[in-house]
Amino acid sequence: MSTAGKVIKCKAAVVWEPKKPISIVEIEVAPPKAHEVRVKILATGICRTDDHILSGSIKANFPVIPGHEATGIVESVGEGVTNLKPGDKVIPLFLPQCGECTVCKNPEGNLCEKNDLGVPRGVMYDGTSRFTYKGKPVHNFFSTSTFTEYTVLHEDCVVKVDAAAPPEKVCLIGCGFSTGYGAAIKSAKVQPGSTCAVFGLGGVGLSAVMGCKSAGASEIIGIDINKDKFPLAKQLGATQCISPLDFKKPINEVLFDMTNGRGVDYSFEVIGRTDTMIAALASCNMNYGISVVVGAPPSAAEMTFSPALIFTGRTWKGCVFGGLKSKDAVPQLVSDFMAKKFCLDPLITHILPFDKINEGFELLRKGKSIRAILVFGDEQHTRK
Ligand code: CND
Ligand code: ZN
Ligand code: ZN
Repeated sequence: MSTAGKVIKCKAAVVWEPKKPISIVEIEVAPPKAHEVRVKILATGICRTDDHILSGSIKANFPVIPGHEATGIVESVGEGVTNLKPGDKVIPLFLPQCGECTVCKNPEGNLCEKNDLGVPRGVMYDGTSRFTYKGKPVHNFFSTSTFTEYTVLHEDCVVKVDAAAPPEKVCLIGCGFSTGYGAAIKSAKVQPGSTCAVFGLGGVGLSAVMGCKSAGASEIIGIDINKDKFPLAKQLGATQCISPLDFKKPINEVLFDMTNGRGVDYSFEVIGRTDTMIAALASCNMNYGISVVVGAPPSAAEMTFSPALIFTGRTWKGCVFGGLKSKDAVPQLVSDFMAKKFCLDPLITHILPFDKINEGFELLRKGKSIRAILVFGDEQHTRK
């Protein structure tokens, strides 16, 4: 029996307030309005940004359904949707690409003006949410909300991908992989033969390592306080891995020593801390070095740094979603994955049924997982 046009009752992970565990409850998901699509989620990864919402370090409107890295199938479409139909395999886009705004029209821009990042409203474009719990509205998150069996997305925030793509793998292209890989190849534009330093070797940082490698960097130094991350970083392309805890001097000085006093050509902060953002900046060459902030800063953070660090010529920039235009990049990256141009398996350390979402967050917090992927229903039988 078709569910199109009807309210769907399903399981979702709701956060009622910061610092409280997620609870799985039955919510109501309204049908898509004009230019929206309702999507059945098949697999969704747990990214540190979701944990920032749970911890309260990034602002959100509560109650909220987090999750922004997923693969799904279109269940029904609203009026005026012409490029998607029920049954299409899709990836939600936490960074929209409307194609109309000044940023979308700028060849170098990717932060579509329709985004709901920064100070999120947690609602659809029309100012309302499609989610309710016992009749009361529940907010959405980053235009996506994927920790639910069904979600509703504006057509700017979803894109069709290869129907044969394995959902529990390509969901990573919805955030972690593209963010790190894009930071290296698109935002920093890493050049062959260069030296790179990646601060933070989680799912996003390791993807930056992969990007540096594919761009032909000759030296890639991985930095993390958790040495358990080193073997995988080396497998994915890091030539050396170091822990700041093993040195008395600041890590930027250690990196200068390791690069004949020149500093690295490119550095990436993939943790989300202000001290490591400054350390990463100070680690790159004082003149032509490029340092990219990828880690999401806490909403309330401010920082103080010596202007001499940039006066000499360093470039300091940040990027959301690796600087990639989401709707253009995601289907292409899925095709590249299907053509075996890169591998996602090493990033997936756990596949868990959706009900074990709190366990998935614990694994991330304890530094035991790279990516834990939550799967619904039949997808539970899909294993690496
Ligand atoms: P994850 O927590 O898996 O990785 C962070 C890594 O940093 C871990 O391996 C930690 O051990 C390590 N670490 C923590 N503190 C330090 C320290 N002081 N020095 C060195 N290493 C340290 O997180 P993730 O890979 O999922 O995400 C990384 C960041 O990227 C996080 O802030 C997340 O919110 C952000 C992000 C940004 C974007 C974007 O579009 N810019 C998209 N998704 C995630
Ligand atoms: Zn993310
Ligand atoms: Zn736009």
